[in-house]
Amino acid sequence: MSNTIVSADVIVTSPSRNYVTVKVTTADGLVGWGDATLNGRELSVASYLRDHLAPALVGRDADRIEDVWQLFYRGVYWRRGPVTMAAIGAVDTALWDIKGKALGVPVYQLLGGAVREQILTYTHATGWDLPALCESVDHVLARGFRAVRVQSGVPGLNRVYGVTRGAQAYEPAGRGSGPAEETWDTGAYLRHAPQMLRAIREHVGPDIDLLHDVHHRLTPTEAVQLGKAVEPVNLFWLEDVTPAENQQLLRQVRAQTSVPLAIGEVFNTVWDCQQLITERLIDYIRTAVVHAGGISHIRKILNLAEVFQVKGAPHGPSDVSPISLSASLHVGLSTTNFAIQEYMGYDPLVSEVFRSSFTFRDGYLHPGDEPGLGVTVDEEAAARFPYEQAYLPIARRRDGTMTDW
Ligand code: GCO
Ligand code: MG
Repeated sequence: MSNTIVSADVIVTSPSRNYVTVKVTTADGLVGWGDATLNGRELSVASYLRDHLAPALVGRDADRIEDVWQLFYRGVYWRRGPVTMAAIGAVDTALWDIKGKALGVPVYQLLGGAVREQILTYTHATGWDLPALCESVDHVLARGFRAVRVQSGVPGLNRVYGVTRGAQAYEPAGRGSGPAEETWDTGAYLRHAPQMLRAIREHVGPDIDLLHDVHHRLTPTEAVQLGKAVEPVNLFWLEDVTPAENQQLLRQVRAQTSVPLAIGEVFNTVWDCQQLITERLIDYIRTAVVHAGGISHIRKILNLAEVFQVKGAPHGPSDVSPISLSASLHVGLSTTNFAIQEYMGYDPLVSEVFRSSFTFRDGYLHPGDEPGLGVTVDEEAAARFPYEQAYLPIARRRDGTMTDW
């Protein structure tokens, strides 16, 4: 038996949106899959993988997952950052997939086995105004979800990221050579959001978990104002109230409001969120397998978080592939402080390329029991959907200055 890596190939495909996948093959013919999708910067990660990691992988032992991680993290001198960590994460994920297949067990068994039967999940409800949002929430609840992220339009604005007028599906990266621009008004948002959240709580009653994503838009002072205003709503969490690049600024928010906080989807390593965790400035850490160095590194983040009673709740938008979602579910099934998985769902075209064994039932996900991660990629189908340049929108204040979004 030889687990020597003989090839590492990169597949870029766009079944409704762009995905970057790495395929690692061993001398025995085992194939491992990893996701390296970085929304709006996909080709940079593809190049990092193709030009730098793939050549260095060939000839190495696929069994030595941690050593390969250390090699790619410590061996380059230039560390961290989303491009580097997404590329390392994809290789790491693929090697866990191979190990599971080599041993004939699902990856969660390699991570210590199941600590729970299934994984609580939430999805998104969105509506421009309250009636549309209530309708969207009802639709989500009818599908079996018991936890819902709610986002709405803001009176006086034409567009709000993540919310489209009329449609359920959203958060498209706009096709074209540059990002669309939106206008943002924090005052209008702060006047509107608390009453919207209060109305939704009344609509669903006390038993449904409600979440809201502020998407990095506020200062700490504004975050305190919003946090206090929504305390009666009893939210599951308020997400990304500030960009949190200055982790210590969250102290102000923590000291002044009891609303649970979730942060971390744009962080890439444990060093990016260590202060948030060790000072318990957040309740949920949102780093994802794909953007935070793969299964090996997200486990380290979650293990640190466990010590400080911070829970894991990885980012799971449709702009990361089903490989990442599956990897996250294997971690979730085997990690005690994993609280909830975001599950936005996918365009039907995505399942033509990615065949996944995870299942959704009554608000919970399970990764399935196939050896490895339980996801395969149909390369012929992938070739039918070539890369298309696409970007998320950006936001400017009414006076024209760029703002966090
Ligand atoms: C979420 C996120 C997404 C991101 C998107 C960026 O909580 O799901 O905020 O909506 O904006 O994944 O690529
Ligand atoms: Mg978010």
